[in-house]
Amino acid sequence: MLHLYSWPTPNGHKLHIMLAELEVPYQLHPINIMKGEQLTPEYLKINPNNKIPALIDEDGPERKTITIFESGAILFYLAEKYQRFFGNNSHERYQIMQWLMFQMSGLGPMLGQAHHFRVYAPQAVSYGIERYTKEAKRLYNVLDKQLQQQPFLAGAYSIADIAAFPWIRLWPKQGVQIGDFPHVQRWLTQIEQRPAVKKALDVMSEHANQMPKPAAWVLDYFGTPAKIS
Ligand SMILES: N[C@@H](CCC(=O)N[C@@H](CS)C(=O)NCC(=O)O)C(=O)O
Repeated sequence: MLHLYSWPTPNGHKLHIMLAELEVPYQLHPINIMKGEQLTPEYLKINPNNKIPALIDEDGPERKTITIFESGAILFYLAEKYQRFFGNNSHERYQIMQWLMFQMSGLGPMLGQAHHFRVYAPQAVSYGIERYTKEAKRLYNVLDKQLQQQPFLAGAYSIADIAAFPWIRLWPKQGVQIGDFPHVQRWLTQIEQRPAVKKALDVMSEHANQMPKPAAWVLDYFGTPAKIS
């Protein structure tokens, strides 16, 4: 049995999407990061970095239980285990790994900072807002150029797209206009329409009201309400 420790955030949704795409059963263990459940001694044994997601597979390699944290590593593990969304040969796999690493090291952390400074920071810090909005736009340009040439980030739909999508769907928090990036917009719409993705985005939606609320200054600072989903 697979056990997923997760919460309905972009990094959690990567795995909700992957498991819905794979159509494999799993036991979901909600870890309420708003209540600090990621900091309990029991959870720290699973992920010493006190973050979601984490996976335990009781039927891991050599039939032994395996525990994995870091969403990119978990996507990679599941793609290898089930031989899906991971290309057909080494050339395709290195392309997929390249874009997966781009998401893990660049897109996720930088867009996370854009969310923080634009929406959640207790005060408006213009240096942070400008720095991460500029970086978000730069990253969207990189994606747009790639998606002009390929239907998906590494050719066919893969774990690289599954990793990037839950972040890009939150573009209103990042100071970008999706219409300025038409190839990203086309890609986003295509992925949103996948039945597994629709199903996955509903996982733990009942906890949406426990997610952080935009800081009070956001409306004044930006003049128009940030469209928060
Ligand atoms: N690089 C990690 C990042 C995970 C991450 O930042 N998770 C957030 C939710 S999206 C979290 O658990 N935050 C709780 C905390 O930082 O205490 C991954 O991709 O798995």
